[in-house]
Amino acid sequence: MSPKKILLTGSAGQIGQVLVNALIDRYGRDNVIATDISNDPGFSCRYEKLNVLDKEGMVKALKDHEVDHFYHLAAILSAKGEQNPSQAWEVNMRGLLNALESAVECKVNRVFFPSSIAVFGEGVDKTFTAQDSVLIPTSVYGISKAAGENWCNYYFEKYGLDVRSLRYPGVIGHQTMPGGGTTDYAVDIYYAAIENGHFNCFLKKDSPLPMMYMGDAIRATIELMEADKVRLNVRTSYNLQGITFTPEEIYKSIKKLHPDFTIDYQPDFRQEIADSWPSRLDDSSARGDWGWQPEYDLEKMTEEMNSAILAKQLN
Ligand code: AKB
Repeated sequence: MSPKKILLTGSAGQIGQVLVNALIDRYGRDNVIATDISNDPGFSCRYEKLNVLDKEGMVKALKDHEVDHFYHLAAILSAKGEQNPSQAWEVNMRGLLNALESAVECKVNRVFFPSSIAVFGEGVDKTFTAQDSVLIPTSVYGISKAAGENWCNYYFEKYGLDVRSLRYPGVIGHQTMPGGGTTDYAVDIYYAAIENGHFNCFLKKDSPLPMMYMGDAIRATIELMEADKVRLNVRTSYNLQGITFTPEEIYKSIKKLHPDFTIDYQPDFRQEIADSWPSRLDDSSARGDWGWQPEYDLEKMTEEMNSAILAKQLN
């Protein structure tokens, strides 16, 4: 089923910018409306400024454009959230409640909510975290995402709102820079290899985290949003597994292409956040329900990241 009109919040963010362009390619630019609190990054579709804390503005945008699919991406990530917990809670939680309430009021057909591996903390098997593990997050970002997942499930049960969600791992892409996350190092390291030949890593060398190449993350998002409703058994958020690696492993994979590349490890407050997260997730529900399959491993991702960044620098 092809949506009539698609609206996104947080469009100027790391995933937002790439997702907007993927949706334009798929459904046409006249059918996509990108919104964000910041300025238009230069999308070819319609762009509107929207603060997710402005519910009236959100309802107006959904009504004006008769929105069918609503991607609510705006959020403050894990590392930035620790610097101002109440602001992170307000943006992530009030923003989501505004999105859910507005979606019901405007009879939106489908809603997408990005959750995260940050929902997990103590009490889980970190090496193969089950879909229905206990959620005891340690960051305010994780707390907001765990509560958010439950709100999504509540809106599905109580109002029949067709909300779909993924627990994103760290997402790695060359198109946009991430901001405020604990997994951001895995994007920065590719630029450092090309631009400086050296990287200071804010995590320990042997700290494994689940990650995913942007191409896989965007495909997963669109596949979930296009999946037949009757196949979806998870209405909190689906575990999603891509690639698991440590800083030392990604460094070695880049060093194959840049033999003089060096690295130092200077763990900071983000190490504690990373230590609380799983290293690998059991995503069998996503595979079974809607056919999820990742395509990228570490080497394939490194080759693409490296050539895309080099090509950007030549332009
Ligand atoms: C972060 O590091 O905060 C995010 C995430 C894993 O949700 N990339």
